[in-house]
Amino acid sequence: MLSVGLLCYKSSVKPKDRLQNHIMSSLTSNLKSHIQSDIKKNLKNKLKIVIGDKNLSSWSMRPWLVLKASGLPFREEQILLDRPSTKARLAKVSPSGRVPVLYWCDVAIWDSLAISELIAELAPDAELWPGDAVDRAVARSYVAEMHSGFSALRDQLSMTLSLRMTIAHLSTATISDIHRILHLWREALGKSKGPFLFGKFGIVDAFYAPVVFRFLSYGIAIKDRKILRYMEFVQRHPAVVEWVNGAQAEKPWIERF
Ligand SMILES: N[C@@H](CCC(=O)N[C@@H](CS)C(=O)NCC(=O)O)C(=O)O
Repeated sequence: MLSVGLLCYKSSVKPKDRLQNHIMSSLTSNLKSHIQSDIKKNLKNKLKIVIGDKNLSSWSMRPWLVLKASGLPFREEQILLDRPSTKARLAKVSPSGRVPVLYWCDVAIWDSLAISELIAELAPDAELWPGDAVDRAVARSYVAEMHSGFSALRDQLSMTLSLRMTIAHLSTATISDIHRILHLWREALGKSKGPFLFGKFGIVDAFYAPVVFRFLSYGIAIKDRKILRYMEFVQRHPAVVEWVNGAQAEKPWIERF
């Protein structure tokens, strides 16, 4: 069910919204679902995500996967990175000069985590966070650690989705990041029993999905069968498949080198 309070993007509930909420609460469930499906249709005009290259932009991939998994209709616009026009184009649409940016009507939300949180609020039925409060706090810790950490892994194994190679040398810091991620995955899968980190595909999986492709791209040898199975599930998730297809349709990334 869509949150009717989020019909309007302003933070304070305006009188019109209060009236809408009152009307909605007094409707029969049939009529409510009719109105909600109408709201959903209109969302396509209200929700737009601006992303970078699907091959390269791991920060864009994360909230894009969350949006897809939410089932909310949205539009997307792409600004290719590392081109002569990139900085100027980014400056026009993004308050931080970076992608991703989500537009909710004409309000920009310019960070992958802030975008994911909004999507979770707009689509509570998609259960993008675990239902249990303690699990949800742990899931948020996973996401926060990815959002602010793993810089060695990000630098040395930068995401290039279509790349397949074997890396000759991994720095000690990168090895330590890899071990930490494998430990986190093992812990979560041990508790949830899979198929995803907290059971159902959610924001945590979207945030770690680029890592799956970094491991594949650079031939990082994973032996743990449960982790290999998890990586398979991530690759087979329909949202991930759609993103990868988009990446493959992009101009060959190799041209950039
Ligand atoms: N903390 C931001 C990071 C966003 C970010 O660094 N995006 C990169 C692309 S993956 C970017 O826009 N770089 C600007 C450029 O390449 O010119 C987020 O979570 O969304």
